[in-house]
Amino acid sequence: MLSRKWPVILALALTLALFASVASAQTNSITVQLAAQNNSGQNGTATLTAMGDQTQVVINLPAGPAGAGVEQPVHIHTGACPTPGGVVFPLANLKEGKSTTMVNAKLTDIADGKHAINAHKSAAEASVYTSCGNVQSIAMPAALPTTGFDMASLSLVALVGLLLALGGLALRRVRA
Ligand SMILES: [Cu+2]
Repeated sequence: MLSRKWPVILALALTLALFASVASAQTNSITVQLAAQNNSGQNGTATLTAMGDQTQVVINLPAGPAGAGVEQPVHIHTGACPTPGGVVFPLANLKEGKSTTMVNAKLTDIADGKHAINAHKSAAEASVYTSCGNVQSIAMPAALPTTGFDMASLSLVALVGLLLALGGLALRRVRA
């Protein structure tokens, strides 16, 4: 009776393992939508990719309103658009709307719902904002523990529970 159930148990275990690997891999990279400010026309994206303890930030915008030859300061700020707070991480100046920077912070520390990415018209006119986007939070749902007890562990617990239940069922049938 139990031998017939082993393929089912194996299939369940494989499904759970697959689910766990997908769940743990889903937040390696996020895309932040950047919206133009002050009629700059600079609508685009910032792509943030986790690189261990660092995060790569790639910004892709059209050239700024001061002209393609004018570099634009761009930063990760605290707060939210359209008027973010202080600068937390300066990024490489935009050149024709493009910038790539390795930031010394984990993606989870930047994508916590408390940061925004903001571009400025030029060094001389830094007070004019040209593009802004709020970095979305990638925090795990509060119901799920985030440290020391990942999805793989949860799957294992579920599998052990299933085996115990099936074992109990088989035992009862043998005794009946
Ligand atoms: Cu800024």
